[in-house]
Amino acid sequence: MMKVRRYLRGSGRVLAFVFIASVIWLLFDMAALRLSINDVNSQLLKEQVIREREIFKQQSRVTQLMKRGFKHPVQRVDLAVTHAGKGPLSSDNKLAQVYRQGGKKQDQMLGDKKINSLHHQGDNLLKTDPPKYVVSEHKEGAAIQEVTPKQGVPAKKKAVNLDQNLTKSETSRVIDGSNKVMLPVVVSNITQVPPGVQKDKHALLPTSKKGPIETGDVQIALDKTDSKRNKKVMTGAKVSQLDNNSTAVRKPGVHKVLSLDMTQAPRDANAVGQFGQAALVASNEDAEVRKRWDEGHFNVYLSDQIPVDRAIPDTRPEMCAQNVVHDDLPSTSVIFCFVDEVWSTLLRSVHSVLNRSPPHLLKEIILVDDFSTKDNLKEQLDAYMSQFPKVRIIRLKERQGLIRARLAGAAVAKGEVLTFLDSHVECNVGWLEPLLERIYLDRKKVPCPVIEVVSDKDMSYMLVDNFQRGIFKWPLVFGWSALPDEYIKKNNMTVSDPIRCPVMAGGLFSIDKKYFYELGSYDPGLDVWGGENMEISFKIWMCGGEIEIIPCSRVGHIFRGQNPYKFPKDRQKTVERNLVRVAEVWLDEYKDLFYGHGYHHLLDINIGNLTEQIELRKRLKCKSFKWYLENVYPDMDAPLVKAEGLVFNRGLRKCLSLQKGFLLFEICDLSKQSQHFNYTWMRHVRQQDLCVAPQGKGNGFALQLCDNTKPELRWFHKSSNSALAEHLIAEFVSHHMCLEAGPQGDTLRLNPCESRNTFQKWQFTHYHAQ
Ligand code: UD2
Ligand code: MN
Repeated sequence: MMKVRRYLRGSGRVLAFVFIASVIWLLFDMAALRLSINDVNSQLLKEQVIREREIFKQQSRVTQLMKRGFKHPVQRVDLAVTHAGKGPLSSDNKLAQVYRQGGKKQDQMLGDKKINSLHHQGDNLLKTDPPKYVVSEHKEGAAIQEVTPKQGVPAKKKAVNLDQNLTKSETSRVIDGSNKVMLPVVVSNITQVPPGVQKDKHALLPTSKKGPIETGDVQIALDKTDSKRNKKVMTGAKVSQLDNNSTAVRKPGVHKVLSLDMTQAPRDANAVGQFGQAALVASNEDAEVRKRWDEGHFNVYLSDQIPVDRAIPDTRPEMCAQNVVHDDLPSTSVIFCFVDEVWSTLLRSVHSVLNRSPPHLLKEIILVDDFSTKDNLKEQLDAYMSQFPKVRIIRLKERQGLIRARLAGAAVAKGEVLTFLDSHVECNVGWLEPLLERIYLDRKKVPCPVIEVVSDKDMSYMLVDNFQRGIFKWPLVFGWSALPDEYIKKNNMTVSDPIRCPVMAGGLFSIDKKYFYELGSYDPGLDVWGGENMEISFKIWMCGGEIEIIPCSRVGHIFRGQNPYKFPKDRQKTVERNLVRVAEVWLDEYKDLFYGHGYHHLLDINIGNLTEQIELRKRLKCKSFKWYLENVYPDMDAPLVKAEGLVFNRGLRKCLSLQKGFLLFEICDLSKQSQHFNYTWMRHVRQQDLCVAPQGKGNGFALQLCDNTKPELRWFHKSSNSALAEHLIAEFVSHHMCLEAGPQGDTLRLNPCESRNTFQKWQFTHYHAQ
């Protein structure tokens, strides 16, 4: 018995010893882990004291409210309202007034928006006469949201967001002035400013500070691109969760993304627009708001009262703050080009970069002044920026336009990566590293942040819907479009996965500097503004690169209804010319679709010399536009002809045939090539090189060699739902003349159009576009 007791006592001691030893070992292990984490971080952050903040984020698990078309809803992040000025103001309708007035009348503004929303690059391009356009559908409304008050922030009020409920027209039509024939023009749903909706979602404001970066669920960004990638179209690279979190942190060479934000504890928590809140202007200041609106085409008066280093809510999807990135990311030069930018927004742009970028990754900020005329952008700006050693200012001696201004900035940049930003943005927490990480993984990736919306009226910071990508519609109109649900499911995408993007918006992206030059940078022949985003997008994809939107990187941008600066030449002509350069160099046979969507008049304008650009494309062995459409943007509808097949005459019940240079009628027979014609985007009725042409004199017709620049070869057909839809109407003749078959089938001539005359009605076998 004693033996047993002694034995138990003895082994109890051993057990206690083993237990204590393992506790000590565990403690050491945890301490070591903690140290190694701190090591990584302190190493990286020695340039400054980190103030890490943890913001309760509202997640962007957004249901897609607007499933149709290219809607890109914005949501107000936080609807608290602060006052600018001292006038009596608190009610919602005062805010409504701000929205309404904002320097112009509401109707006028909505009108502007309508126009603007139709075209990003080419907005206003269709505004001329002819062609004219009419927006066929337009809704507007107001949405109201309640916000729960939070500690430490001004009391919340209801905010009315009048502008965010604009939905855009589904289709618009052009009426050709001369012939009054309706031509469809694709302008559908394309938006520059993502049209928005109010959601019952609020991003909460920061309530507490947190210490150094914590371990927790750590994710590592893995590029899941594999051998299948080339077959898989538009697949977002995936971010996967590691099984063992601590291993991920310990893994040498990576660290959790730095959520640096010097504005975490703002100087004045109650300042106007602080935390990205909507700000109000007192009613007695409306006149001032209006007066100053045109300085920037947004609420300049209000912007000037908001701190240049205001805090904004961290709108990243939750998992973003847990991602890890490599320690040795490349450094970047941030390039802001500006012409007559508003002082406060320019400063806010610069401060947002300085305050929210890891200093060791920010090589410099280059401000390229594109020959501004405002006084305060000269010595005053020099003096202000002299306090920031990283900021350099370059002054162009004459107005170059944003494309050549960016090139001037790039030419002097010292960073390994170029990051271009518009000069009225606010970079959000953690915006930079996720961009640089993508380039680190593959230097041919061109990452873009999610572009969020800083309201042009109340300057509030609004987040946009998830899973949006940049696309274009004919005639090269930029727009946003949501990834289809099936695609998201099929690829198991989460809200933080990179989104492969057929076209970038243009203003905000990072690119490896060497790669930028390998690609031939921008076409320097592009003038002032517009089209360069199409050019660089096609170039990147077709010459071996990729464009991605990175949901963990977010930057707010003020979308303006109009350009606030002057164009040296006509704005519309400038953009049109740029687009034609892009179409001629990159679109191959698909350029017909560009011209065919309302731009026939651009076929013979002077666009300057393209030899270098064409040579460059050859030298880089870039792929075809067909490849781009099939592999990058397969959901784009791009039929090379509008209609094809047999050309059946309803009255005669026979088909047109071309034999030995003569046109005649035959019994329809699909197997006969002589009966196959195309109705092209150039509006030609065409078989190989020969076009059926109305003859200048008399009422005959002729076969002529096709020539895109000759309007006299064009026919309107199916261009409207009018009674003449099935007719072939000679385009160049001033009064309506239609192609008519003789009742015996032996003649073909032009006669005045008669809606009921079946001998004037023609039907192609297949119609690909209306
Ligand atoms: C969008 C892009 C913009 C550009 C443009 C098409 C975004 C957020 N913005 O229009 O970057 O791609 O489409 O070309 O994607 N600027 C000059 N010189 C000029 C004209 C403009 O320096 O002659 C500056 C201007 O001050 C601004 C930037 O270029 O910082 C872009 O101009 P914008 O803001 O008027 O263009 P935006 O946002 O309407
Ligand atoms: Mn802009």
